[in-house]
Amino acid sequence: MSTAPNPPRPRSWLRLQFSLGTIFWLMLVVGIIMAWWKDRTSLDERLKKLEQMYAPTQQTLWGAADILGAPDDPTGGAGKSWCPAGTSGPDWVEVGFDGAVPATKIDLYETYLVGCVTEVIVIDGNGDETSIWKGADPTTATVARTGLFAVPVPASVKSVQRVKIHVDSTNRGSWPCIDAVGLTTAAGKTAWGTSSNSSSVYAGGSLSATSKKATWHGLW
Ligand SMILES: [Ca+2]
Repeated sequence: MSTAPNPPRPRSWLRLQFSLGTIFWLMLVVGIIMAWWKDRTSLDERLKKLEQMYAPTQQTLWGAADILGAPDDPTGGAGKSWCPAGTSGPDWVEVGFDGAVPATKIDLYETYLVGCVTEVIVIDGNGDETSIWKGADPTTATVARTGLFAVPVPASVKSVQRVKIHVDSTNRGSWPCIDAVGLTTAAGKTAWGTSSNSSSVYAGGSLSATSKKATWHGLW
């Protein structure tokens, strides 16, 4: 009896099993790489955004924006005050507020060359102007190069929307700067400037500034 030779055992199922296993592992590895890459890309994007948020940008010193907000120039030499361009002559700066404030006192935080204010004019909620003080500025430097000039608002002025301050450094040879302007009510509440406009600015900066944020619809 002759025995037929065993037919060669088909190995295709082995190859299939191997291929399926390989594909499974490949897919798993590719999936892990894709998930890692996606995570990495989104992390990169978030890091870039963070960098942009906190990147140190060059800030203008002694500019129109430096008179806005609460005082932040405690020595008078940090550049956080509005400064006119010249050191000998008249100049003015006008500071606006978010709303018309029933102020009873205006605080002028003078810096650098203190004692140069010549006139203070207030503009009320209706746009009417009143000169509330004019003369020789009695302010002297109390701390470093800073001095506070508190100007009372007469009772006839019911609200203050803007304050225009005239300064004069003629023959003084330095810069009459202002750190901040505050409006204080009888109840003791103080509002700080949110916009400014001026006759000149140190180092050729912008003559005006605002701290109000643009609304989204203002961008279209
Ligand atoms: Ca300031």
